[in-house]
Amino acid sequence: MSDTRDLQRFTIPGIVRVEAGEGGLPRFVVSGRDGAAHVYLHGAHVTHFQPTGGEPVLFLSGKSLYAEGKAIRGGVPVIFPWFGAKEGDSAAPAHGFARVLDWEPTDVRQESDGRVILTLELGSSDRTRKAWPFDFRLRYTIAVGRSLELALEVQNLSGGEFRFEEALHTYLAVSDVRQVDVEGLGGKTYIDKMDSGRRKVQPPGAIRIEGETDRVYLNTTDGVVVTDPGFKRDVIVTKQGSAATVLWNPWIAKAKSMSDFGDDEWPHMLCVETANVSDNAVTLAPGATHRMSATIAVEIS
Ligand code: TA6
Repeated sequence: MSDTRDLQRFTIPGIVRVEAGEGGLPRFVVSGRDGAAHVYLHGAHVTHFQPTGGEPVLFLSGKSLYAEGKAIRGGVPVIFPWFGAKEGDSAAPAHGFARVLDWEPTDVRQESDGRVILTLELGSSDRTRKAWPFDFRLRYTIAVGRSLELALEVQNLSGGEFRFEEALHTYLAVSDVRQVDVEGLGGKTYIDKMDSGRRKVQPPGAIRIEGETDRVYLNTTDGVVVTDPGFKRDVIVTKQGSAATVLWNPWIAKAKSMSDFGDDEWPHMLCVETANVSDNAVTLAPGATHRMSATIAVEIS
């Protein structure tokens, strides 16, 4: 793991600094003209994003772990190369290995429009090949401005094609998940993980969260708007290169069962995940690169 001394070359005085974050894990602290963010090398994990003059947009559990091999609970976990449980390998960690490995920063810059853009990369290794026998390189760019722009590129460095799943598993901060409206998924087919994976069609109109919710919406390239009357804002998640959207809230019992999640935190978060999973997993030819991106923006209502 890099320590903060090695990372000083990526700092920009007054804009980007490096510090030992939670658990002593190195993180970038971005204080841009239009937005602020925290980005850990661990999992290339964005744990905080706040537009200048606005409120934090991402949820981060107060009980999260910050440790080798453990995923940070909240922010935007980067999920690759499988989503959920690994097919045929119940011992494998859920959601792949990208979110629990240290990524390497390769560029930090400030654009003329004031956005601060960080690039982090992760290559295949003996450790990843043991879990997933392919060679790849991931390049993740994080642009911090009025909105948060995330782009994950997967390059196939293997001799043959491979199939992968991916997600930007975004935890949005909400005032009360029981009061928000979720628009943009009406008419879409989803896998209901709360009903034995049955496939259903989402009725038109806004979705209200009324219990543990774990749905994989398929074949949807549309954005999602979360209208939050309590915070007097809409959070808009738009995307490119993604054909699935996952909606998740653990509700009461599941929240209690997660040691890295506070029992009383579930009303204050809603995952709106930009993904390519299940039927929408990606098959990538040797040498090819796939790009998935998400933009998280806030409009005061
Ligand atoms: O994206 C929803 C989901 O797959 C849920 O099933 C739940 O497990 C959530 O991810 C969190 O997974 P994690 O491995 O981070 O606890």
